[in-house]
Amino acid sequence: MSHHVSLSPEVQEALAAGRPIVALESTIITHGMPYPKNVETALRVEQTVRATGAVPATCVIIGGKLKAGLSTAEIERLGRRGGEVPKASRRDIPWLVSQGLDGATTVASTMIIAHLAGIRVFATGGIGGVHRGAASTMDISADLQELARTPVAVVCAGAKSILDLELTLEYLETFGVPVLGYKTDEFPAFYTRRSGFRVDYRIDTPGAVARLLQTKWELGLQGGVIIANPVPEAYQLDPVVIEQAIVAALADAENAGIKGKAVTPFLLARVEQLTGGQSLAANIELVCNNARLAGEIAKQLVIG
Ligand code: PSU
Ligand code: MN
Repeated sequence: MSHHVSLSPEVQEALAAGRPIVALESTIITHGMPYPKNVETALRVEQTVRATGAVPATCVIIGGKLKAGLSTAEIERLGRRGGEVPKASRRDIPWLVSQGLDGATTVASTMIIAHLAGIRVFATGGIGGVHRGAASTMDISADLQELARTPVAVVCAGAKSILDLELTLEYLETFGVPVLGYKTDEFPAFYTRRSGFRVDYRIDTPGAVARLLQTKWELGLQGGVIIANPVPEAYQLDPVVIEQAIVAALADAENAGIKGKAVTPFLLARVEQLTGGQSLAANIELVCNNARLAGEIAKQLVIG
């Protein structure tokens, strides 16, 4: 393994023993939720993975090391620092590592660390995608290119409709990324179970997901797979309320001249403010729901 990668003893042992492991990202901790809810959630998500019998591996860059597996104290420190820690996607890794700096990993960079470590399943909240207005801004998350090239399965609740979900699905089709609906025919829109857009395939069991992953990788087809797992019914938000908040957040971003990698964190924080605690509660529950499914898939992948 690359000398730039550093695994916690627990993750190292799990890898050696062939036990199931679930990777988790850290931008959701630093940029996705306010302190202290971010730390509470990160720890609860790890607990949820453990309850399935899998080992959680939260990923981050600390002092230029690509880390998989954090202690409670490390998660607490990361959560307290929040947005001070730079958000790190694929293009940021060489800089941060060569300078010995810290970075919070996005979906793209978490997939990179997971792959370097030999972890094949990753749970998060929502993935990045093609932004609304991308036809002129060309703002397309590096998460999508990562899914096209790096063999890690990403369990998510779809994507927030701060993005253009239709174009996001088109892009994924072009780059050959299968989009599976877990017990759904529709691509979920993060806060809501439905988006109006269909997934490629519906799958109803973790075993069937694991067989598809195994098959894709046995065939040497590069890249990842999206397993879209809708937010639990009880925590779903009103689509009209969410759409209003998103439209307002997009206008605020435009007026404030927000650009580049600051766009997504700005929109996430603004939507959160505009919808109050309700959206935070949904966010927390859907991440835990994804962690549970990812644990089940990881177990099947080991057995299968
Ligand atoms: N979408 C969410 N929550 C998040 C993110 C996206 O609903 O926390 C974070 C993830 O880390 C994702 C990143 O990988 O934002 C995408 O950022 P960008 O659009 O700049 O690629
Ligand atoms: Mn972007």
